Amino acid sequence: PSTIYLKDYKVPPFLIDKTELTFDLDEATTIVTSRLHMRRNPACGKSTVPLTLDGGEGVKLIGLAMDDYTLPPEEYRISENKLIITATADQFVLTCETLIEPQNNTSLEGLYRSSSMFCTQCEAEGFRHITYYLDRPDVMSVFTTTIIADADRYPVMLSNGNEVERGKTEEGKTFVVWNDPFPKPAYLFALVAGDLAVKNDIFTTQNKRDVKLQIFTETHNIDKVDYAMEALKRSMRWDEEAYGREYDLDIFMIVAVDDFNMGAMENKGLNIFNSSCLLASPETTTDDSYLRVEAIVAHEYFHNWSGNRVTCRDWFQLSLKEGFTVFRDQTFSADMHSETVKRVEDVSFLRTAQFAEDAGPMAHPVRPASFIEISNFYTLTVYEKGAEIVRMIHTLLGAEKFRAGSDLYFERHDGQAVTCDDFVSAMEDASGVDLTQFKRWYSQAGTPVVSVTDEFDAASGTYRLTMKQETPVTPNQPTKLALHIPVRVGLLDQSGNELSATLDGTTAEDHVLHLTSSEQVFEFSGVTARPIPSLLRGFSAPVKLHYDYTPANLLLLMSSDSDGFNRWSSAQQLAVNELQALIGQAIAGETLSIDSQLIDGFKALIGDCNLDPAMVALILTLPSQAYLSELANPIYPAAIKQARHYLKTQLANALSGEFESLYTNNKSQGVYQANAEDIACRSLKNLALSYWVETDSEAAQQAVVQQFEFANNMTDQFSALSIAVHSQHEKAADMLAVFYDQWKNEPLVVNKWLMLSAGQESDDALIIVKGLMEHPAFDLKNPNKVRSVLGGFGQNMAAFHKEDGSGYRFLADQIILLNKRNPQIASRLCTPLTRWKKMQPELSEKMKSELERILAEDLSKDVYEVISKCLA
Ligand code: HT7
Ligand code: ZN
Repeated sequence: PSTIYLKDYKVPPFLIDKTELTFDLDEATTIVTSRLHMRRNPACGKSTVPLTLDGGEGVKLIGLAMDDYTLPPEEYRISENKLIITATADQFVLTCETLIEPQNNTSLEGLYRSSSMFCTQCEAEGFRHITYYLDRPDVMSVFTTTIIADADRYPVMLSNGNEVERGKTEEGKTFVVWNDPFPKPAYLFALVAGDLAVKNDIFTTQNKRDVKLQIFTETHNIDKVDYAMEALKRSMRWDEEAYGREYDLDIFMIVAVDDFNMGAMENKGLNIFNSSCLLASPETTTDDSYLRVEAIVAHEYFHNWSGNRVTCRDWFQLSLKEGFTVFRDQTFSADMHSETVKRVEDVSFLRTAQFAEDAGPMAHPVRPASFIEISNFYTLTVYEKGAEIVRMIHTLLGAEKFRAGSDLYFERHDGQAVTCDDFVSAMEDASGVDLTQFKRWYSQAGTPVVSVTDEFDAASGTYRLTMKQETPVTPNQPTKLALHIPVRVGLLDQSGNELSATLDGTTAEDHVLHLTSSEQVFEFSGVTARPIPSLLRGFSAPVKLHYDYTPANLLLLMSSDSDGFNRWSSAQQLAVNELQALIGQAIAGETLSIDSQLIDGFKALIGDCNLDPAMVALILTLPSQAYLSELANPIYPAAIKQARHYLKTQLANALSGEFESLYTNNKSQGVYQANAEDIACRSLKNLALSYWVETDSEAAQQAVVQQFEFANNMTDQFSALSIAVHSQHEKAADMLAVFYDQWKNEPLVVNKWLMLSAGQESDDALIIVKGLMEHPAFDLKNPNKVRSVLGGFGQNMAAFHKEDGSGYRFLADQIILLNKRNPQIASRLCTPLTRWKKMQPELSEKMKSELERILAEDLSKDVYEVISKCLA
């Protein structure tokens, strides 16, 4: 497979002003007729290059005409899925008829069937699986779409924009015509046809225009869309208030489908959602999933401006829309709930998963320089690190200038396909801030390490921070340049009070330091006593920070820092230090033992009635095995598991009374609400239960069963079940069986059951997982089911990393099985194996041989790219 480079970008030689599509939908074959109003791109001057249209496997050309002239086979050719027409006029209408078989489309790219409906997924390059086209984001066209189908089976027929006509064909089928007045690239095209139920609502915009809102689902799910509808209205209002962005069409539709490769898709006026990211009810949906529904509804809606009205020039610029939109959805969720909790969750995810990606063989810049398969670059780096870049711009400019920058960006580029540089230029032009050096964040991969030392001179009242930055080498980037890193810093006195200090003539309690060189000194004056620095407040940059804090410093920051994020971060650091010592003991085969500081800190925290329950729950949550693996080199999975389990048990025993009280005091159950306060209480209660059950208290064991049986919401019921499974409760197997029986008709709940079952730490884990794949609830065609079982198995440290390599072999078998059926899903399943170089030697070798076994197969571009880069 060939590599595509950013440096080779050229403007398109042809443009398509209008795209007229007709879909004759049928179970056996679907005929697609396109009429493309094309002209040579004036930006290319006088050119004679042939017209090359993108197509895909499974697209059969059955007719081709230019204006009214039917092209004979000698006047065009098809090579490597491209349709090449040598002689063209400067302006013409190309009519193209293709035959496709959506019912046999297992890749879920292009037009496919999910349950009884037809639906599409065109980002990034799915449209070419429907018909021949200039399938690139800088070719923007006005689409008119006619859908023809049997109205009995497909009473709902949707596409982008507004419905403009409806009627009957001569054969008695129904046709519906949609027109989208906003020019768009083909990746934003969508079509849905099915027998669907609808929930209607209305949103009145700031300019008093009524927008019709519709959410479509299969009939049995329509009672689960109320939360998404409310979230949509909150998102629409928020985008008006926070960014001045008003919705532009008269109708906004969302459709839920069961088979979907990702979370959702922002097609213009017709978002398509994975049902797991849209449907919610208290009985079937956990708090986490409620928050996810709200965030994804918002994310897709926000794309209407950051992605659709202003789109990407090419796929290397993907973070232009994704990084910015993730930043926007993160800020929205923070505004709807708690800013600190949201920041902790986002950073925790970034530090665990994106940092691991940035340190692995697939590490790439936020704006990649090359790719083989673009689907592989919908990554945590492009999304989450991309959002951190936008957040840093916000920090550097301040809220007001950032808003001016975003206004300018939307105004300047409305209706255009642009680059990350254009985004930064708008920010610079509106603010007067020079971001030249800052832009290196887009092109340089790897997580920078910032090391800090300090000196205090009591006589002059001077406090000096010395900061060094270094970015590790990543694939194809042997040398790294210094980045512009905003480091937000505060100073605390030894009693935990905030100190005001002067830096560069500004006196404040909180300063943003501009670290721009590989080594730099920042000198504060007016400091009366040796301070404890609170560094990288709010996680002001996506870096690894090293400073030699004493345990006493960390405890003080944990209890007193005015920055909520750093209170959590200090507690995490304290626990990480403890866990790393325990991991060392476990590797050396020593008896495990811990210091008492963490216990004392947790005790004080639980006793502090002034604290927000959400904060307490976050601080009491130990670093995950995945985060400890990211920090380790090499990774000893068994030692990590043993150490974490040991620490949790020690804390549970030392603070059993505290955990019991925390559980009991937060137990009361009112009517379920997914608001910040109730979510915090439930998370604290369930965390306390997970500790308490690690003691040998009979009452705790009973509490788990009671909660499982009598919970009035899925959060509590599923928490009790997870706690039972992970603590190897004697009733765990029975509870799993009861749970399945209770929820076997709710696929989204069954998916949670599949994941938990696959994550069971048992000697028979692999047998259990193989059994799950044969279970009637499993379906290899459904990405959610695959993700549940194989994702759950990947998190099962003991089973996946079993010394005999059986876990790796099993995963490799599944990758090979899915490679041709669904390349995108197969490629994502490779992620755990990409960590092979960091594993302890015996495991590393076994992973490597599985990677080599996969590489010997006839691979899709998607899987080939990941595996070959992994072994390079
Ligand atoms: N922009 C959407 C991307 C997406 C996607 C990409 C590749 C394959 C399937 C996909 N489904 C959706 C999602 C988003 O970021 O909003
Ligand atoms: Zn997105």
